[in-house]
Amino acid sequence: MKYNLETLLKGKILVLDGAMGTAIQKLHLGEEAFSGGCFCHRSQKGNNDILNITHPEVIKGIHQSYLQAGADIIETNTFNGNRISQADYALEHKVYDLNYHGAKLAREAADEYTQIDQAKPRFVAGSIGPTNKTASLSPDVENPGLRNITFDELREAYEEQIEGLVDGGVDALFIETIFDSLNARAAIIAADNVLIRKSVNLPIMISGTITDKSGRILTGQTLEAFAESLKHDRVLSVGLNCAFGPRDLVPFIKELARTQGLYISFHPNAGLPNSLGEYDETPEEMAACVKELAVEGHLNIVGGCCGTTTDHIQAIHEAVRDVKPRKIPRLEKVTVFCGLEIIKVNKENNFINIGERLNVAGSAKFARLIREKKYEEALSIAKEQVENGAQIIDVNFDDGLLDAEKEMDTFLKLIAGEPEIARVPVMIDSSNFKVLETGLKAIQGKAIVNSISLKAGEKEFIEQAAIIKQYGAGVVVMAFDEQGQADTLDRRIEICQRAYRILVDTVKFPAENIIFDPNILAIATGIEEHNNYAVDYIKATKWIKENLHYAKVSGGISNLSFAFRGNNVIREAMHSVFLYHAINAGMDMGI
Ligand code: THG
Repeated sequence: MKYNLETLLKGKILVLDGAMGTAIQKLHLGEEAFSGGCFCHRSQKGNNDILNITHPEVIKGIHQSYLQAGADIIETNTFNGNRISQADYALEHKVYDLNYHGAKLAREAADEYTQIDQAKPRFVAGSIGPTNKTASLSPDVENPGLRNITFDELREAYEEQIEGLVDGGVDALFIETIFDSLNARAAIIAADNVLIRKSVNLPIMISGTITDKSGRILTGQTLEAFAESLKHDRVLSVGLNCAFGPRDLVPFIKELARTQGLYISFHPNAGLPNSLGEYDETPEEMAACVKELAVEGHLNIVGGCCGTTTDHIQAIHEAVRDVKPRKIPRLEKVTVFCGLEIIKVNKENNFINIGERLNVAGSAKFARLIREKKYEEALSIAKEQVENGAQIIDVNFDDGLLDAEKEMDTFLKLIAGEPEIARVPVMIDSSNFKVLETGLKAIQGKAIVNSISLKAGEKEFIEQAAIIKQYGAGVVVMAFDEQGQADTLDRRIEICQRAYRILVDTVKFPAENIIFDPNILAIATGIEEHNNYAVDYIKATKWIKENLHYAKVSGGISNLSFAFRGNNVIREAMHSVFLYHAINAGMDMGI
């Protein structure tokens, strides 16, 4: 019989193993031991992952010791098994092997223990570290838009690592010690790609690390924003690891347990390293802390990170063995987007204002600043938008004179360096899907793509939606199809309903991540057929909110009054009346 991790998690708290790195350190292996005297141009001392090949018995022995101590899940010795980290050792060409052998060793050890006691099946999680580069932060304070790694480089590196782990037989992929959600998203997409290619279905486990007691990850995201950014069908658990000792992480684990509808994992360090680089938290102290959390119902998976030993794992195992696991709470499906912080699209937030001034097609000033590469001034407009109450910012670089892909990438990377701006989610606005995808690769938060439609038919619509779904982003769907733009109530309903069914049924797109834009068109233009546009938009909004469950409604408000350009008093009055009725009908946000 094949045991299933998810089934087991329903019945008990699963114990993870303890530290691999500090266990290896204790063996005081020399250069010779690491390199095994072969194939290396550079010193391999400290390259733990190479031991999977040069000293498999050492690594297997560590796995066995943790299994002996009671671990249900052991992690492969592959934390740095990616070509970005392995470049330090000039070992990029061995990445697949490091992971394949790492997974195989752990598989063998786990299977031996499952054989001994079949009532306690053991699992292997493929350890995937953050790499030693970050996609969201600049390596140079003088040049905030700079990055020393691209999203695609990260994704490719992760695909190579994950190929090896999957071929070696892991039961799950554990993306851990996350300090940048954009790196982790590259890993999730890599995992999704590899699993699709191999027709294998494995769960993904996610674990972040926080750098100080503010409870944010290194790139500045709050914990909720971090968790929201990394939602994906395949993700089974979310948690925290490494960092400081368990005590100080307790409030943050509780926060995740309260807000997340996933299994919760926790594998902290044995305290912070002391002046000698040793970890002081005793097995008893750690087990006591873990037990409290478990008894209060916050834990599903628990183990140790740096400095934890077999004694720690044994103590933790004993502390939680008779404690019931946390039950995943039934949370209401809410629409959430985030930058460094989250925003919920719900009743409490009433109507969400989307800033429109970062649009080269909609602002002569912004267009000029971008054309003249005056990015600092352009950023100050973004800052102003947020200060003045924009809860999401729409960014658009569609202009014949600009390289929209390049400008989107540059500007979003600059925004990432400005916490007052990066706080809010970004709505990536373009009529070119390439530009939209470039935008998705530059944002660590949960963004919104603006927009896609059925204009070019179902095939393209499905392909684009599937890509957006992989990134975990939201999407604006315009009421537009092969026949053109919807301009009556019936056409608006027909197109939105059709798009919704395709997204939800075929693409399995999360319904709460769909935002319809049923076209706010200019009224009072002098053409009789235009006179009912606003009323029909409002009626369509009401219909969407009543019939297309969890989907939201947005629109570009100023379109309404285009016939009155130059007369702001009239325009603002029209917008006020329109919004009064549209918000009553359920309109959630507007640009
Ligand atoms: N739906 C969706 N996305 C959209 C729109 C929409 N994106 C673009 C647009 N419509 C919303 N954005 C703007 C941006 C600027 C203006 C209006 C909408 C605007 N600009 C002034 C003008 O044109 O008079 C100011 C010009 C200037 O300062 O130079 O009104 O409908 N999904």
